[in-house]
Amino acid sequence: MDRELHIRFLRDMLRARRMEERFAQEYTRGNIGGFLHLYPGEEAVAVGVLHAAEPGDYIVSTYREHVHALVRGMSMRAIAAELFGKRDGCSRGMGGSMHLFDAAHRFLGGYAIVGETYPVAIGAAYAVMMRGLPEAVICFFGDGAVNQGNFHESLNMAALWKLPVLFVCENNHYQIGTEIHRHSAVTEVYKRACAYNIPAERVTGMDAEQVHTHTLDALKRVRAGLGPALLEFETYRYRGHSMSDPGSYRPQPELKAWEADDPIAAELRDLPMHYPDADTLKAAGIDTTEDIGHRAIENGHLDTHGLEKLEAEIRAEIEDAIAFALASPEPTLDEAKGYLTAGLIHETLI
Ligand SMILES: Cc1ncc(C[n+]2csc(CCOP(=O)(O)OP(=O)(O)O)c2C)c(N)n1
Ligand SMILES: [Mg+2]
Repeated sequence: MDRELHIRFLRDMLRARRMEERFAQEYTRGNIGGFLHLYPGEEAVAVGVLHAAEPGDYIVSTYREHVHALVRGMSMRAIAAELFGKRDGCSRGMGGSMHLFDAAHRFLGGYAIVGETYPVAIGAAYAVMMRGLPEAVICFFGDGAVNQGNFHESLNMAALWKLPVLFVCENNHYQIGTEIHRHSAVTEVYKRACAYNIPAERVTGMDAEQVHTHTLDALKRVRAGLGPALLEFETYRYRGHSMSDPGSYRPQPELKAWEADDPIAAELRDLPMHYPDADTLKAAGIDTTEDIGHRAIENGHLDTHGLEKLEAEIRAEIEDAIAFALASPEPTLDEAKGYLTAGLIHETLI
């Protein structure tokens, strides 16, 4: 993989992790209300998938969507202001954490209802097909969303009409506190796609490069008009389901094992900013081969100075976004009322 892509993966995963760490802080300060579902541990999925997408593609996401929106290109300012419920948020402060939306980046939203993403994706894909454009729709969903009836209805329609949809399952093995084997008779999500003749595979979601490669392949098929594809990425969220969930139902050894597989490398994040060379890292017992951050360093793609610079840039971007969100005005009640209807209600009713 080329150097530039390596650095973009690392940069976006670090931006995502740091941004959400900061959102967690702001939540405890009371600046963010409602639910807040964070994504640490799953970054390689968003990064690998979305760097394989073209600007003309459409993205449909869940309530755990901050990182999808960020990697897709939405400004951190617009995301932060939306979470703060402010007027300069991407949804004018009316949606909050679960309802990020950005038409310019074809980001068709976060959706709070489990399984809500499928019909939205199918509709968008139908429109793409009718226009005969080489665009694809990427539909994210969790492992807990595959027992919704509309999962099957949507896969059937997508296959029948050869719709250009890539279904992306983020299998983090839990639906809130319920582990997948307690809610699904078939725990390998990709196997369900064969019922609709949809090609599908299961891939690790802890390695952005692998996620990227498999997504590129799947999108090739989708863009060629051959119909939908499904990818299941196995991943893990390091925090609880949302800010109100300590996640204590998970065995510590399980958490530790997945943390050791951190796509950005906890070591990279937590070590002091001055990094020793690869040999010293190895002598300190730090696995430098499996994660993209260290791989980048080992390959000489990113030296110590480069990493410091990257971290500093990310810190500055986050501080700017938080200051922007704090300074943005609250929406007024009249503005809120204005979004309840399209303004045509009287004409329509009379
Ligand atoms: C139709 C519906 N039922 C229940 C809920 C409550 N709920 C919110 S998130 C969630 C778990 C979904 O788990 P999963 O799809 O695996 O996504 P993850 O949170 O793990 O990313 C549930 C049951 C909901 N939002 N919508
Ligand atoms: Mg899940």
